[in-house]
Amino acid sequence: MNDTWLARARRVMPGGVNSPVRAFGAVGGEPPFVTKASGAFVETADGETLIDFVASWGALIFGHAHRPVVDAVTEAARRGTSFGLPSVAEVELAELIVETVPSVEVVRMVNSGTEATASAVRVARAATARPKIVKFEGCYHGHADPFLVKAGSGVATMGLPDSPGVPAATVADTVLVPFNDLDAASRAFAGGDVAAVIVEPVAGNMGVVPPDEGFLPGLRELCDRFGALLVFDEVMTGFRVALGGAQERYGVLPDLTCLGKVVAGGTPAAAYGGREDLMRRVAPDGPVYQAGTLAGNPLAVAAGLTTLRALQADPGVYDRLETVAATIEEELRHGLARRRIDGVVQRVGSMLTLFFGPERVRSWNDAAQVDRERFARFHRAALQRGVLVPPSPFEAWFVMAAHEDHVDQVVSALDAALGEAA
Ligand code: KE4
Repeated sequence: MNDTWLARARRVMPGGVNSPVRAFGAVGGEPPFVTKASGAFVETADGETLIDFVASWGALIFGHAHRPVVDAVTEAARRGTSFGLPSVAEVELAELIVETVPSVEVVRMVNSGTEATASAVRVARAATARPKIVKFEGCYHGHADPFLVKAGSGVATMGLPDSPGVPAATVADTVLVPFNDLDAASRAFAGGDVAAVIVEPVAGNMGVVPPDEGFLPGLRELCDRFGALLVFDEVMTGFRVALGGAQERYGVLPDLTCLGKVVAGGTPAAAYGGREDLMRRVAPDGPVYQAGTLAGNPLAVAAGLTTLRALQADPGVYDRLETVAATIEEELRHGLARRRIDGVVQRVGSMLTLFFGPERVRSWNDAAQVDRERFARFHRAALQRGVLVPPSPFEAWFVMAAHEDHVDQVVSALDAALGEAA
């Protein structure tokens, strides 16, 4: 039976994937099936070697199969893969998160970004005894019911602004506001009852959309004025745009923070934390229930500890990541200009997005104008030249330290792909 991996996968998994965006629905063609990865490269079942900018959707900041992380996880596995009991290493990771993320005083490990954001919202609703949450169009906070209302990322790409299966009651308390629109945000408070504002401080799930000057401080001020909590979803920006995340980079302290991706060094784990008075409400200190069999498991903790300690020990890595990302940004900008292709590159630190069409993207309404067809052509052309960028115009590309040795190859492949997409 000359089955392709995709045919086999489709028979037993929805879309043949374990997460929708991986199916390449937004760019067409068959997705690669990875067999192994190392540094900047992924190798596919078809025998291709690709320079990868998906980087496990931002979870990898050094590179694939980063040796210190692999060694730490291997060593941890030898001592047991899961205890379901308190462990020494979990304490060390919690202490390191508290030490590095400015607003986090107490933290709880969970297994995914979705768990982190859903738990943080539950704490906020408990602490304020209010039901409403404000979220921003184009921001994605995982697939928990309250958030699946015009979410960005996969849902937007899939054209499913409201997912079936989400009861109206569940989203009745979710208020949607355009990103970077403080007036609309303040109007969202008008009806009162707002427990929290949850925001990606740098939006990454409609493509990279930086906060306007004053946007984050404005949200802080609104929350303080109306007695609501400010929740930063730093699942993507945490340990990515600075060691202390966007809250360090922009100097705005939220009440609760959600972390993921880099915090677990490419293994399944995430976290939420923040002000001590809020986090002490979480069971068993307090009545807000949240639990997880594999929360704080030793493999993810080993990967997270190794990654965060390496970042803390080498703060220069952020400058090096930024230099590579800035080079790619500049070369793409020149390529667009030289070919008179309308579009813009937006970047914060080592996360960036190429938008075909708009000259600036400040909100989902802007991002929704992108030329999806041209992006699909660009994506395929880059792939044919050995460079894999995220298979959606609404995703961030992530630079890893391992990209540093391949910048010239990347830039020439991307420029040629621009030519083909022109
Ligand atoms: P997970 O539940 O997928 O671990 O995290 C959800 C999440 C929460 N918050 C932010 C800011 C996120 O970016 C994410 C997940 N990001 C997407 C990429 N845009 C994950 C990729 C995917 O869905 O396959």
